[in-house]
Amino acid sequence: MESKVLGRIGPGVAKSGCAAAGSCGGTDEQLAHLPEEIRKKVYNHPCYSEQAHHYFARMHVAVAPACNIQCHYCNRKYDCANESRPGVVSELLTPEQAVKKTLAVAATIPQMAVLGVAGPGDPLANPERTFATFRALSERAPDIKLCVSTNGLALPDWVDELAKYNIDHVTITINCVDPEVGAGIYPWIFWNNRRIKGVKGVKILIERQQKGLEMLVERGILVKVNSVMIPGVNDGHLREVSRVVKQKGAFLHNVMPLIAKAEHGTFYGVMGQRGPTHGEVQALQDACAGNMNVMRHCRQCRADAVGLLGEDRGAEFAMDKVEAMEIDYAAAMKRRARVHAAINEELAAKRAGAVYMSPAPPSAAKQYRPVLMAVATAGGGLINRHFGHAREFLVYEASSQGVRFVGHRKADRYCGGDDTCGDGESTLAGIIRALEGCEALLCSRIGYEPWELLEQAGVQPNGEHAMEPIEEAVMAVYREMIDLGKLDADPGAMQSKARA
Ligand code: CLF
Ligand code: SF4
Repeated sequence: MESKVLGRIGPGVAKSGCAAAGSCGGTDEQLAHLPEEIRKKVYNHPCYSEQAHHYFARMHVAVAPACNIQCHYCNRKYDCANESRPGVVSELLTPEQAVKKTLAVAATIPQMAVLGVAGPGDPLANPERTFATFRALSERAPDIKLCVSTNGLALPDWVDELAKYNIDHVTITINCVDPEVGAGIYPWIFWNNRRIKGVKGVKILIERQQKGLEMLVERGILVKVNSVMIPGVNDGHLREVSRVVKQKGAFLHNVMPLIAKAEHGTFYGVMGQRGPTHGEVQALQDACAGNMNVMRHCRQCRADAVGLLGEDRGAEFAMDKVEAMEIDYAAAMKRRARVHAAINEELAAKRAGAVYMSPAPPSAAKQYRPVLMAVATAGGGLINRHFGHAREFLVYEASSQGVRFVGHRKADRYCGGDDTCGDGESTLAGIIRALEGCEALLCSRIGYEPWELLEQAGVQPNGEHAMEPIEEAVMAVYREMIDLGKLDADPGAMQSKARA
């Protein structure tokens, strides 16, 4: 299994992932133009490289409970195993426990390349705990990349310490560069032992974020900027954020949709602030992409997430289970090196055969309208997930220009187990809503019932490309649609007719 690495990683292996802290996430094409020294830093980081996220995993350790600001979208909450969003964790760890857990995961899931501290509060508002974890891991597991995500308020004080542990990747959540906009997002900050409210506090936060960004760039540390898109609050402002952070040297911009529900207990949730639609997020990402590399594959992970992005294997590594594991990390490092080398070999072969790049467009002579397709995958860049087992679908756009990844859609699993498989049209109705705008669904297998209902809803299921590389399969289906004359009709009209 170590040569053709990659389907699911390991045997069946848990705020934020950067909320405190989401095309690039560097696409393969974009990465190809980077200097060798930068490519080395991002090739196996699942957040900084879109390509890597199909192959390499990350994990977070929840060692940082406190925060020094308040965001209207945050409520740090514990013991919610079913919720996947920033700020949520099942158990808070001491640095010693975090180190044990990291070694256990890295030994069990050799594709785990990055350890991030991302919450549930702000890592740099908990510097002792955060740096004790980094210090121990830089000594005991030098093959793991270290990553941190912060709101930026304390950042300038800790840049040199971050550089000391060879931390090459820092995420700063920057939702505004204008304090008037920020006053609608941050009610207060805690600064120099005082709570400072409103515009005055936001002004300090913005100054510190920008200073921290500049200091990191000066030291050659890659900076990703995460921004939460809040309709009516900062959505019209984020292009300016993108322009400013790019000018200062940020590597990547991750525009993430606001998650706000009343049951989360956040200010926005309770006040009924809506999150953006898929279309609004994609339009803003496309607009920001004119300024800089944009990440589109962020999964807004929990602060204790484990596994490939979009996958949550945290339950397999609860502390009671970790304490019972015997880990020989020296042996694990050898195995990890072999697995990483095999992945790199496979990726290099794909690049050499140019199959990983966008497949040739169907026709240079005629331009056809773009089509969105949903894909069920378990990793490895392949169509290798059964429809009924998918908890998310990747969305690709095929057009006369080629194939590009545009995002993902979360959904409930259609097949919940032996006796709940096909449990109902309500699950399927939810999946169909999640797939809005998609005209095809590629998966390794799909049952007759969901097939029929998806087809009736205007989403054509397709199981003919099982185990094929995603981009090639998407382009093949696009060509079939052209050959069948399906792209001559208006898709909106077809889907509304199908849904009626
Ligand atoms: Fe974690 Fe963040 Fe590092 Fe990634 S997450 S600390 S950069 S290792 Fe990644 Fe998760 Fe999105 Fe963050 S998918 S929330 S961008
Ligand atoms: Fe929550 Fe603090 Fe992160 Fe804002 S910065 S999302 S308040 S933990």
